[in-house]
Amino acid sequence: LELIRNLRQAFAQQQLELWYQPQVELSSGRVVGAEALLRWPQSDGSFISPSIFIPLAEYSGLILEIGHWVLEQACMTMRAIESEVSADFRMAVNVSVPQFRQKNFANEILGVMRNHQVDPQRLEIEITESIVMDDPNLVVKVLNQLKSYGVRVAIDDFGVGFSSLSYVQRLPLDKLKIDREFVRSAHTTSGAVVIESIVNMGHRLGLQTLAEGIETEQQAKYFDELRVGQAQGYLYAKPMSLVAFKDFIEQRK
Ligand code: G
Ligand code: G
Ligand code: MN
Ligand code: NA
Repeated sequence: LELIRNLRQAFAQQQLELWYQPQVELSSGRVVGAEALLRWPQSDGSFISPSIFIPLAEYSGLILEIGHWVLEQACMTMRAIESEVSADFRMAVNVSVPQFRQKNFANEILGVMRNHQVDPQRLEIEITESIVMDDPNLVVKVLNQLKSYGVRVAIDDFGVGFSSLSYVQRLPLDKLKIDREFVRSAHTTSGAVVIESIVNMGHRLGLQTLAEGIETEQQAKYFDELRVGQAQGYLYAKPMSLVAFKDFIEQRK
């Protein structure tokens, strides 16, 4: 509870930061997007991980304000780099269950994008299984609404949950993000079987695929040969601050 109080204060004092991790096209190495990732810097230079404070933000309701702020920051960044990136470049933003439960979530997203004059085609939202499980009918409705505006939908951490297979065909998805736990097991026989099944399913459902947590050239080669379209991971770049990200984009131009 003390941590929640600290989080609320940090947010109010604008201490939260939005960092960016590039996403590349595996076949060419071209930068085709970035995932926006929250960071909570501490006075000693360390960071509290979002996997700790996001659940607190969700529990306390603060995630609604934080989520709105994230969208705004992501839009401002998109505007700032627009002239430096390719036409198909997208900014990926993670969203939480409580955000989806808001009656007007799709309109909120659209409103933010309109205010910042960012084309909805520039946005991708990353949803997780917890969002789908919460209220599948509502989720389908909201996703269809967002998609009609051109926003793309990626399913994050795919394959980790127990019910992934039951919803993947029901949801209007565009992209499947293969969780880095699977990527890590790619060198084992059973790991490869699971990965290749996921990739095959993605292809046959007409979804884009992205491998998360790519750290080695070998992994990149493996996924490229499987015709996985995109990758994200330390091999290309770690998540970085806005300033560093702008430099990165500038140099890659
Ligand atoms: O960056 P890192 O790997 O530490 O992120 C840990 C988790 O926190 C990831 O699962 C990521 O999806 C989540 N996360 C990061 N930023 C955000 C955000 O802005 N909103 C939500 N809902 N989750 C986020
Ligand atoms: O759950 P989600 O996929 O949104 O989380 C993304 C998180 O994964 C980021 O917080 C980022 O720090 C982390 N990450 C990104 N690339 C790599 C990688 O190559 N290796 C490892 N170990 N973690 C990564
Ligand atoms: Mn994510
Ligand atoms: Na993930």
